[in-house]
Amino acid sequence: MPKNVIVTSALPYANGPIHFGHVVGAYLPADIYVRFRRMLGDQVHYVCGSDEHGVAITLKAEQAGQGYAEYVDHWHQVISKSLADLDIDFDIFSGTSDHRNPQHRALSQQFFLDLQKNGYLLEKTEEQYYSKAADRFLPDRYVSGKCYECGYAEARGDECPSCGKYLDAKKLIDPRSSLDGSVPELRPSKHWYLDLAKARDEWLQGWFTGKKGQWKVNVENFVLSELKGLRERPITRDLPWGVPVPVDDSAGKVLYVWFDAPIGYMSISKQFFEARGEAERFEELWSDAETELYHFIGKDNITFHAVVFPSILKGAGRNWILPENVPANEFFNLEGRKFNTSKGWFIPEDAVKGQFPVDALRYALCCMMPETADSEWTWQEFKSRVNDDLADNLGNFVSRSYRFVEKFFDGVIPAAGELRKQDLELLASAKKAADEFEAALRSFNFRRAAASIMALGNAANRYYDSEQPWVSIKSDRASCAASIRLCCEMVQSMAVLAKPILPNTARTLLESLGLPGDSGELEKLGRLNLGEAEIEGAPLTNSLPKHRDSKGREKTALFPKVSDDFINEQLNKLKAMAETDSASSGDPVPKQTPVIEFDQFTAVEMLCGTILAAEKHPKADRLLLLQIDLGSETRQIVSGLAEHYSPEELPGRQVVVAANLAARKLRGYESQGMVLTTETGEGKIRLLSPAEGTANGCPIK
Ligand code: B3M
Ligand code: ZN
Repeated sequence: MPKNVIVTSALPYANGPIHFGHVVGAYLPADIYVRFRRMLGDQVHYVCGSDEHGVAITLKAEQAGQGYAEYVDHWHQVISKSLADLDIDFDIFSGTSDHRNPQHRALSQQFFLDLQKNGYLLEKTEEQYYSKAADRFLPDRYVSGKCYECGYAEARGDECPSCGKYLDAKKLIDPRSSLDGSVPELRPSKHWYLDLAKARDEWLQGWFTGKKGQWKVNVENFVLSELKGLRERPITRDLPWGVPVPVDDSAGKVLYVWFDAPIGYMSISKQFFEARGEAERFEELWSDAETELYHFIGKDNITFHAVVFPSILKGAGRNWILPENVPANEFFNLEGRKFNTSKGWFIPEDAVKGQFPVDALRYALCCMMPETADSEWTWQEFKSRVNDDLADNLGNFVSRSYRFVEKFFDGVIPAAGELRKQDLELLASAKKAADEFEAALRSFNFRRAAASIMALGNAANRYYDSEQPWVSIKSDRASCAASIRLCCEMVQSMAVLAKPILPNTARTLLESLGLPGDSGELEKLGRLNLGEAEIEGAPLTNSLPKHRDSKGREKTALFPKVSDDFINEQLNKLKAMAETDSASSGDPVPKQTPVIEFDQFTAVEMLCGTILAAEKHPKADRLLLLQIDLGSETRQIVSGLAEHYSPEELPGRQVVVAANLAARKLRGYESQGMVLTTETGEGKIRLLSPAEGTANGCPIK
């Protein structure tokens, strides 16, 4: 039975460009999922838009000397273009500002009033920072100071970019106004709070525990720990831009951005249906218990989607549906550091665009997706995925099969032959890949889905190699034709599997086989019956794209290869950016590591040792070669300490060693383990030491 499905991607803040971190967190996985569910025949409604309120926007607009509406319009355009360039296929991409989305204000206010009527709002007057100089309250990041959790100097009133914790502005050490650096004062102000503890006790805890095992482990663990400490959260702010609080005596107060933003999913959907003259569809869809709702987000937004927004939906009491799943991704970094567009630590759009097909980028990003743990973009990985998977596996199989059809069968796909053992085996591989692909995408394992396409590519290439059509064409033309025919069937299978991740490639391949570019139902995959196959006798319209290689020569291939020169150029550009910004670009990567099992922890053998000798690595400025006494043996460990310790100060120091790590070579020298260190807030590396007098070789537990 086809299902009604609503898919949302986190609404990007209209205050800057989006980068690959956003793309892999919330947009690409959602888009792949939407295309997949559409392949299954489901009715999918995919909504998104700009998040246009809140302090992150007002502050930047003021700093830029622009009006709020003008400021968000600019970024809305930039962001929607970037997403369109990645072929993210929304039904609608709108926003939450009044001028862009006439439904948003009224719907958000309706939610506020519904919640108030149903007893989920508390009113409190509390002290807030206020700037006398600017004559205004300083909500959230209008105040900055030192983090009271981790000591990071540039923490903001709402959140610490270093430790990732939500902060109480009043507890910041040395608070300053972000507007002019002046010291703010505290003044009372009235605000409304969402009573989350009430929601938890009444139904939220039960609802969530009822989902046990269905959501991603990282999300489940995060929410369970959030639920324990849940308290009321303020949902209003003293700000001149946003949805006005819809009650008397609330001049100058607006709804908090995190209250109105998720309602944006609904108001944008409402706008979509109104524009199509199907206004009634909005409520039908959003309150039908059979509709499946999925929120694709990054992990920093879990609380708001799995706890706060459900509480808003349910508390409003109009039978709004709750999310079926919130498949949040972990963080995505860039070559070891957090993406930071304002500090230049990002990949400019034109680095890939125009040089490589958008599908190559989508595929590479999909393979690097931070599904279960933080991951990072590296140019080396981009090269491997494009060259090894897309060019050498998929592309090569298509090219060699097509070339053969053109050369020996006049460009017409030959008729099917009797199925032989090896043919049946290949068909079984296609079936297996299709099953794997479907199971992976149903459970939001996008990397596994990508791998299933390549598994089929591998099987198909192996088949081609062992069939040796270049030999059989001379000795047994009928058998050769049967093999080549099956190869073309496999191109069709791969094209269908490619549809969600590589939509343009899928279209090219299907059309080249004489099929409609949007054809391809998952059902048929791997169950292809050669007798009734659709491509029999079809002329190949070999329309594989043309690319220029690094030397400017034109080549016909499904994908161009990534050269070492290209990768080095990109790495040099990044390095140059990091050097111009001596703070080394990018905020520290927040440590919100995934939960591991006890066994995983005890699997690491940590031993105390003493450094016997230290010297500079002859080939790497940042590395030191250490000889460490571990009691029963002496180990050589290569460690990145050279910028933090001189070799002379190390002999005699007691250290902690991760001792059972596989040995590896670092610039030619074997490292047999790792010395444990901590990184201070200022980016210095310090060695960890065991308690004084601990004997070498003692285990740490
Ligand atoms: N704009 C935060 C972010 O971009 C926020 C998401 C809103 S989703 C309703 O990370
Ligand atoms: Zn902190």
